[in-house]
Amino acid sequence: MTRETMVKNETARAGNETEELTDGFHLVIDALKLNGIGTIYGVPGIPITDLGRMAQAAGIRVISFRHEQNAGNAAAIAGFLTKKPGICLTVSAPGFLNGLTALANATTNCFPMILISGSSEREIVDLQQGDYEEMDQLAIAKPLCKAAFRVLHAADIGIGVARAIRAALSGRPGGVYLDLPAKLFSQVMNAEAGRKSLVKVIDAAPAQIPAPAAIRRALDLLKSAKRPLVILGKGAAYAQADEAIRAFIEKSGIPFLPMSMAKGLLPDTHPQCAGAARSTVLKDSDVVLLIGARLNWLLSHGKGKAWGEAGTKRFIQIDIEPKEMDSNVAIAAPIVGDIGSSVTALLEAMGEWPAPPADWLGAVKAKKEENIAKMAPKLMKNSAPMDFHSALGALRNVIKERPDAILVNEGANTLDLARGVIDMYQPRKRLDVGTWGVMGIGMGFAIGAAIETGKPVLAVEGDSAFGFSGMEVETICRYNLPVCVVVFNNNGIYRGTDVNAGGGADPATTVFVKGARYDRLMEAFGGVGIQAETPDELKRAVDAAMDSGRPTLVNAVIDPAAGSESGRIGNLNPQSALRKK
Ligand code: ADP
Ligand code: TPW
Ligand code: MG
Repeated sequence: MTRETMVKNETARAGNETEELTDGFHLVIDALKLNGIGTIYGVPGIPITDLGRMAQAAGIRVISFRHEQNAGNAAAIAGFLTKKPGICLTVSAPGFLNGLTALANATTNCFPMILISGSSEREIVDLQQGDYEEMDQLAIAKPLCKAAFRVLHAADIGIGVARAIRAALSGRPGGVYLDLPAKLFSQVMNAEAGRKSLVKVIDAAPAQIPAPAAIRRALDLLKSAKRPLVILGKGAAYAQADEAIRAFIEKSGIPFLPMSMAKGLLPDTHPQCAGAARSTVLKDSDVVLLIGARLNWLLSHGKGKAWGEAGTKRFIQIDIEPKEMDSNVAIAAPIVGDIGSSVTALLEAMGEWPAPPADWLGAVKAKKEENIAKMAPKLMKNSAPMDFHSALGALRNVIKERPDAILVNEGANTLDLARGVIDMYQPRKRLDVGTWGVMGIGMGFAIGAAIETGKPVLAVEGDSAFGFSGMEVETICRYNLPVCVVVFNNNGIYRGTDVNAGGGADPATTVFVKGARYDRLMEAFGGVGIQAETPDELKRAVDAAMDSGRPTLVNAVIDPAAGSESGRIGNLNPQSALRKK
């Protein structure tokens, strides 16, 4: 324990004895360290400036951002990548609210994260007397996260931190809010009593063993399938049960479809990968095993046209959250358990396993080959200006040559097309907008991933998407992180060609300054900025950045007319429903 607070306490005791004291600041730091937390992401200010300083002095890595939302996103992705809660530290009211978007997003995506925020004087806040940055933060955070706690006494810090960690990690992971009022930090107590008050969390994410009957039921159904399919979701990536999942898939011989952030769990080039035959396998499969994937909008809720004839599909679902079952359609064989234990149990109970019917495997293979052949020429065009496919063709090769690099991806066309074009080869290497399709995760995820893994990061960003977190290029330069940002600059949201329907002088709502030079933003802070107009130039620039590890931003000039409205989800626009009427 670091102790700068050896003070004489002559009034309390007779004689000149010294009592070793500790305070709220140090107890928070010691509680985090005791639980193996080595990094904090945040923005300093009253009342947590000194907490950041002291944490740094105590050997915790403290990464300071330019905006709390980005710090929060870094913490969230740290949680996803490491299975330890990522910590975000913010100041009261406005800083807290800036971080809250990331906390809510982490909860939605089942990423473990703890938002620790300083707050104002309880007595003044509760009487609404107008304190500095007054806000009832606990009440506001509560509906947006898994759990929310406030600590009022230094002696409770150990328990508060332990509860936050356990809440974030156990069961379905998620975001937790920890409210620390300013007064707490300066409270002092006896150092030995302080040490004893700390709690090291034992078995924070207990294995949840599935019931043998549930495993049997699932295997019977799967074995009876004529056209089986496995869907892997980001819960499967989070679980870090990579070997068991691979063994199960390969032993079963069943085609698998990875959700976006589950790509690479098995390589996209694996013979059983059905990514390139997505529509076909969703529509024509008869039994579908979901592993850590929810039947939400991203899977058309498990029903409707995308899923073929109504009532013909039967589902098996592995999830740690019992309430997930039957949330959208009936689950014929629910397996409630953690993915590692559940997949291992399936594997052990499989016995001799017959290969899926050859006509099904043949149909999937044929569709896959047809789609891959259709795509190939689009990826090889060396045009200027580039379109999405020709630019992505170049980046696809960058990742192929560096399968351990991390890909961060956001935008509309830039996201939807990259997801299909860029093959992933290793687990947890693709990080993107997740369940909400939120813009703004880019630089936070890139920084969090670089800090946590030390691997080179390639962030492929729509020009709009990049703008939400773009100021963090300074953070990337300041910490000299191996991040290469590629901005797909098509002069706007979806396209850069819209005109103001009212004919006025204002630009249309979806377009930006034409020919903007995002590369110069990176140069402003000492990083490398490059403009790329052809796929060859793009490939050269990104190769150099990934090999050197220097902070780089490549402004990739994309044909402003190349994109489509909302990328691949234009059908969700209310206007598109109106047009059909
Ligand atoms: P995707 O967007 O990739 O389809 P989702 O975020 O919708 O994935 O689903 C992830 C699911 O994984 C959640 O329902 C969550 O409860 C579950 N999950 C997360 N971690 C585990 C785990 N270790 N074991 C079992 N289920 C998990
Ligand atoms: C927090 C709505 C979805 S996609 C997008 C916006 C604003 C940007 C698309 O333009 P971009 O990509 O990035 O240039 P491209 O390649 O198609 O040109 N606010 C939040 N989240 C979302 N999803 C939006 C707005 C949106
Ligand atoms: Mg754009």
